[in-house]
Amino acid sequence: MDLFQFCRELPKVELHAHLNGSLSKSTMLLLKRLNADSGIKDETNTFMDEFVMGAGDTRSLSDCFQIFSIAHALTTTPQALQMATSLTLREFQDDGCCYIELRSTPRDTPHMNKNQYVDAIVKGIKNPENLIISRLIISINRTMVTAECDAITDLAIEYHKKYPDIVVGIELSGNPIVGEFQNFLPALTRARDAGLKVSLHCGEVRNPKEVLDMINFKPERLGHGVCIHPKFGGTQETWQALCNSLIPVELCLTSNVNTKSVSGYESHHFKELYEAGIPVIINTDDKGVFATSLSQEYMLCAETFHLEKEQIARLALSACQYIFDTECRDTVKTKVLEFMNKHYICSY
Ligand code: 6MZ
Repeated sequence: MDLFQFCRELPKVELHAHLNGSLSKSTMLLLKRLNADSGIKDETNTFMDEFVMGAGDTRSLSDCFQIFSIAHALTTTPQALQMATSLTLREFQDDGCCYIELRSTPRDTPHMNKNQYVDAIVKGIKNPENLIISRLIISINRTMVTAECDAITDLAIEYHKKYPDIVVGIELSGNPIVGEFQNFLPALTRARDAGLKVSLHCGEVRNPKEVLDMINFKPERLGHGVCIHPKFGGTQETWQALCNSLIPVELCLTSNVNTKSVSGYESHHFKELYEAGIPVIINTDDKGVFATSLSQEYMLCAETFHLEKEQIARLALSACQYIFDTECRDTVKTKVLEFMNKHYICSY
């Protein structure tokens, strides 16, 4: 079996995927049709081509935060959001993903409030046709003021109580040059005390103090972790803190390359983290915006860092350790182990 096929068939776990950044072109076209049929006007025609930020794109990380508004214009009704969720989950499933934690930022639109927003995603997740096990992480955006952040946290806690088997976590994302982590600490602490697991976008840009504060908070996972190693804008102290904490890092190779957060796949910090024994998880981030898939991310990682199939399978296996729904860990792990046994890949 060639590497591409192998990476596709390998049962994989996606732990860092933003819903509105994950919409494929075909999903966006279906959403446009749904909106047109429901009499919902959108202005995305002009901008659809700007949604994908492919290789060689002149735009960088700071530009990419405007791109999401194109997807947002298509997901303004509960029907559209539910459909976006279902179609996106189906695409991950078709790509060999067996467990996903989708994340999204609840927002008010002219056609729904934040509660209806979360309800719509939960409905999409509960679609009985889904084979993929799907969970939801509620996102706080760094641009939010305290009152907004508190409202999102209340919502996350409320839905975690209502759907403990679906709403499993809370995360902090958005433009990393905006906002201060310390301002979000009280809300994140409250969410954690209520039983939600926490993931933090960390070190997407150089900010050693914030990286240290985030590591000290001891979230269950960190996202990206670009500027933690001294080679990439971190310091000895940030690197040492990560090595001591062994907090798993959700890596998104193509996202970092296409936003120019790293200079190329070869110089991606996967290598430093992997060699230091820090738990790493391969993810897509925004598969629509970055024109990628989870199997492609595994393949790029294998090709760039010359990993054997066994090492690739072990990455998928170890990712199971870090899923927020602890009840599911063994089920998902078994799927990966069965694949490894079937393909005579040493599983112990
Ligand atoms: C930080 C990101 C991101 O929540 O509307 N988002 N935040 N860094 C990134 N790296 C490229 N990619 C996506 O999905 C879109 C939102 O996810 C966050 C941004 O806040 C973006 O608006 P949802 O479903």
